[in-house]
Amino acid sequence: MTGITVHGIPGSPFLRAVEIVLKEKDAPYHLRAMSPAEMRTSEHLDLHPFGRIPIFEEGDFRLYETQAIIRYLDDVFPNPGLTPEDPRQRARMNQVIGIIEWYFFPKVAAPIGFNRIIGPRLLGLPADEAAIDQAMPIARTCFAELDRLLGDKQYFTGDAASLADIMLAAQLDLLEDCKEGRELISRTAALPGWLSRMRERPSVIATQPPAVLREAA
Ligand SMILES: N[C@@H](CCC(=O)N[C@@H](CS)C(=O)NCC(=O)O)C(=O)O
Repeated sequence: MTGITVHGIPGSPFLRAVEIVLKEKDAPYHLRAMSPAEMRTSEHLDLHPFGRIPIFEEGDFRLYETQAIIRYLDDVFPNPGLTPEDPRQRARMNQVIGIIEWYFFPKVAAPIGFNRIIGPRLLGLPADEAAIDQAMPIARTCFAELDRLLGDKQYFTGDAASLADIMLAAQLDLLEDCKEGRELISRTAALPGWLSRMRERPSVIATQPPAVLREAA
């Protein structure tokens, strides 16, 4: 299969999850890097009426929603498989993805990541400290629960990484680059070791966020 284009702003964790899956599968693709100024232009809204990224195109097949994109990629590029066969492991993967979608991203990663990383480093905006403070209680719940679900396993569903590990690694790799993210991760028992393992994967190494988003930059 050829002719895959992925649209998005480099550094976006959802875009990165798609890119990590493509790299895991060794599938060629073209990244159409968007700038923040392109968000919600009429061209963008034609591709994604909700004004978000990433957007996936393969010929005349267009898809948005990261889960839908990475599940499609896992279907059409079966090796390596990133969805467990076992129904309970697959349910665990889906549960973690659900936590990311419903609690972690909108209530934790978006407010903290935007106010500590994207806003100040990419857009020159001051941090909204109240929004960060408000996110901390649910952030603690998310991290405690993700840590509990990981337990003493190597990955969320056992010995092999799944789509859930990839989606979460894309989020945590960036979030750990601010003090709240570091504190939240470091207070868990299993997530620091898991994140180190995920960071060793060639697919994760090959999809680093731009230097401007990194604290040391
Ligand atoms: N449910 C969507 C969420 C996508 C999303 O929120 N992406 C963020 C970037 S990581 C975005 O587009 N933010 C831009 C904005 O909200 O203006 C998906 O899974 O693709």
